[in-house]
Amino acid sequence: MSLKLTSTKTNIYEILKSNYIILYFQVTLQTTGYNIGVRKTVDQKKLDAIYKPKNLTIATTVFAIGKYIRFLHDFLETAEKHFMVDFKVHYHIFTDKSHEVPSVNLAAGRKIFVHQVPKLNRWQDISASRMQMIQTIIEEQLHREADYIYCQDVDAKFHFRWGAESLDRLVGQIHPWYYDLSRDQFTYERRPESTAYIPPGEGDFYYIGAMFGGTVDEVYKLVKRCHENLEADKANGIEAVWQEESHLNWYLLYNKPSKILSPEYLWDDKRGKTNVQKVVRLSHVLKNYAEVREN
Ligand code: 2GW
Ligand code: MN
Repeated sequence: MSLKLTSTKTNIYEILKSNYIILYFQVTLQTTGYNIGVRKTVDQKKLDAIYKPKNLTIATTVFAIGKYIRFLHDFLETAEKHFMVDFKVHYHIFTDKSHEVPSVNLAAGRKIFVHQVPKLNRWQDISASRMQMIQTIIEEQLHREADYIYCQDVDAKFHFRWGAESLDRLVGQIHPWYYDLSRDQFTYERRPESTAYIPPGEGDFYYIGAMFGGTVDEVYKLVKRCHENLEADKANGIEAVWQEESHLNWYLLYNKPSKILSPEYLWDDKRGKTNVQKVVRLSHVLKNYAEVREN
């Protein structure tokens, strides 16, 4: 089955409903347009046989600033159970509270790197500054030490296997609240003054800012461009409606991802039990916004 993304509705929901074991959408750019070939299953043994001998290092970046340090323990502990098990994983933790990083037993070949960063006052700045910090860490360290990099929110827990099938050149994550909405309902930045502007009628999916990844080179291009665009907007006195998530959506519209993960790779506990897909691999936890966000 393939779906042309020139239709007015992405129809992802229909596809998810009819093929509830979909893991991801493999995307190919074809001369006829942008198509998604839907893969229903993954042959795990075949994939392992391809990826294991490559001796890959997967870096993951996670920010735990201020009160968000409380989410780190469960994120790390569940990642050890489910995230890229048997691969070398380097957790890059950005925090203003280095001494509060929990100690978690790591499997062989897996490491934690802690990066001390200042605490910014506005939450919009904390969220958006991730692009710049990821850019810097790639320049200083990761371009030598990792093959792939996945950038994730900390307020989430793994519940089920999240494996090599997620690896690809440039990977976007469908937002768990938007897969069943039509393009005109996506909360893209709609003001032409912003560099994140997406005109009405355009757009493939609504991607979540809480998860994106790919090869280090591709993610570097992404974060660099988003950081530049965030800076350009700041100089013009405008802030995109969903900060770096708006810029990410702009980037992935004009630089097509090679793989798009279905919402089972990032669900939201607030949405409750899903009848759309069989498993939930990673899910945003419930949080008391007023409490964690107060300074
Ligand atoms: C503080 C006050 C308000 C909001 C966030 C924060 C905050 C965020 C913080 O005090 N400390 C901190 O480390 N963060 C990091 O930013 C942390 O890694 C967190 O997971 C991430 C995003 O903030 P979060 O989880 O509160 O955002 P969500 O899950 O409600 O929202 C989505 O939309 C955001 C738009 O700015 C981002 O794109 C995010 O990635 C999305 O999941
Ligand atoms: Mn979050």
